[in-house]
Amino acid sequence: MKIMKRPNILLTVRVSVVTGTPGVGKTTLGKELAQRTGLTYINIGDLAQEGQLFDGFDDDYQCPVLDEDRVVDELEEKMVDGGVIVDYHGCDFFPERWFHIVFVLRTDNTNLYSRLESRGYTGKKLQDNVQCEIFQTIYEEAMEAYKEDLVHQLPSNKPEDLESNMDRIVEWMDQWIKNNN
Ligand code: DAT
Repeated sequence: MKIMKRPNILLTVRVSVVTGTPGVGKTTLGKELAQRTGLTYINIGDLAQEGQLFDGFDDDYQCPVLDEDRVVDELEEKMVDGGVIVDYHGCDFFPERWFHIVFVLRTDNTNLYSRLESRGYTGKKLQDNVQCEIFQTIYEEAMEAYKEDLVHQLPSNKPEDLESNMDRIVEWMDQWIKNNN
């Protein structure tokens, strides 16, 4: 039986790399998308936690530092067959060949501020994350790391955005499957 080829999708954000989970809605979108499409959702933070894939501790942000090489080694086998949604607030250390599309989620600063505050972020961690959104850090990282036409920004401010993002990704995916099988 011929196995259907499916795409790998990267969900990332426009905010900071080192400060932990930044609250733009990747997890929410990634999990719902996995449920709707049957793709496998992988949260890099959880994967690193489970395998203790860390390399030191960041005193400024009070969080462990990801061991990127070990994360890539751990994921390699999962990525070859396709059908994986990867969720992480950074993207330039993943091999470019892994992904068929990259979605960069965007949240307005006021929304992001209150989401992070209600998550218990304060001081430098809160300020830095919101500032990185203003500077478009991750969007620029994604545009440098991947072919520009693979990188798409999606608004993630209100519940209706979640629905329209899902519809858009599913539509893209159906087309990808048709073109590649
Ligand atoms: P992340 O995985 O990027 O850290 P999350 O999925 O945990 O973000 O979402 C952070 C919070 O924002 C959470 O309380 C759910 C809420 N949220 C997610 N997507 C949203 C949307 N499109 N509209 C409103 N709230 C949203």
